[in-house]
Amino acid sequence: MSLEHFAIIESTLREGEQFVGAFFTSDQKVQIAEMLDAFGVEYIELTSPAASPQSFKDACRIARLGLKAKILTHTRCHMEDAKLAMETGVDGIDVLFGTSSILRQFSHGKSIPEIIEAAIEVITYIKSQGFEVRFSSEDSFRSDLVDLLMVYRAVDELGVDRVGIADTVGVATPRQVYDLVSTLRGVVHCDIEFHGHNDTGCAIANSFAALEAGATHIDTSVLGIGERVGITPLGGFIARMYSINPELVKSKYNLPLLRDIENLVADIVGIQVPFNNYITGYTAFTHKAGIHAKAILNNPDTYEILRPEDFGLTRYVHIAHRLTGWNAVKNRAEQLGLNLTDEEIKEATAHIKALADIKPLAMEDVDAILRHWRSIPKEALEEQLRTGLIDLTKSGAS
Ligand code: HCA
Ligand code: CU
Repeated sequence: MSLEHFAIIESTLREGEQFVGAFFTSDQKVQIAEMLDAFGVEYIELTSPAASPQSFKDACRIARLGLKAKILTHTRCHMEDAKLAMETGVDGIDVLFGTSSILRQFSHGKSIPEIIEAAIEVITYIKSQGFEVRFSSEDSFRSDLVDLLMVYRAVDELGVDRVGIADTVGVATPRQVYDLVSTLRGVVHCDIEFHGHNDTGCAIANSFAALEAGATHIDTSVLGIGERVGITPLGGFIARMYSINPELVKSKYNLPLLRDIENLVADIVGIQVPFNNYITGYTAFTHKAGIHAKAILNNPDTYEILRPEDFGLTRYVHIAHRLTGWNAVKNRAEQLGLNLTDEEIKEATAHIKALADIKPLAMEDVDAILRHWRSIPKEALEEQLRTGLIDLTKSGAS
């Protein structure tokens, strides 16, 4: 069962470089690689050194950093590309070939026997030089199953370390991923990697289904950046795995670094971390409705499956609104060091709700109401309610 034995192949520096806004300088690549290594990902995948002269130099530089993570580079299934990849000094090479009929017809024009022939040549050579090697079929889910299994069986017999399944266009569903990986598990002995695009929002679920079916390696990128809408995001995948086994995930990865890595990459590629991002989005640990707030304050497990403190984050209970409840308001009064009776809190809560019915409230409004609850003349409150004006300065609550 791979839910306990999985490895992350972090592809921000390969798939992520295919994101429209990505331009990584050499130093930025090193910075990202070092942070991912400190986070604890098992592999870091780099753009093919055949892509450009700088890509070659950067791969050499990162391979020499002496990181704990294994460094991979990603190439077409061509001898010249593979040779160049080996010159960089990386630990392993991920080779890729398109097996779907659409790619065979409109991309490389090769038949299945020709693909197998090319794979045998390249893989045998890479293995003979002592490198780790993976063979993956681009667009696996639109490939003929018989073709696909024939190719994978052939490369497995050559002693490839891993075969990869790629949902290149984000078309697969979790059930399809589960079925394909299970079938493949019965055919090959080597490890199985899954690479999933997120065009229909299934990338994390598909990655998880792949692990459930016996896959061992999952490709991610920071914030999911990649071609189009990208692939399985590192943070979302971590959230998924943490929810199954928090202790395992805490022991494998330095979780508080996630936010820093995401901020760094977001900055470099010129995007914002989405408000509802897994774990680090600014609403990820925010609670609003009175019923939720009360339960969360009693026991956070009621409405949280992830513990913010494990990620170096804190929760926030939002109370300045009409859905608030007196337990949450009481908690806020205690935070402010105010000594109000339950009766007073309940009255103040009713007042907050009534004001929030009239206009949006800020936290400062709530704090002012609580701080000055005893000193606000009842008539002034009623007047505010009637007119919808919250002018607490008049009652000395500036
Ligand atoms: C691409 C290639 C790839 C490769 C995935 C893999 C894909 O189309 O740019 O090597 O497993 O999505 O098929 O990223
Ligand atoms: Cu991809």
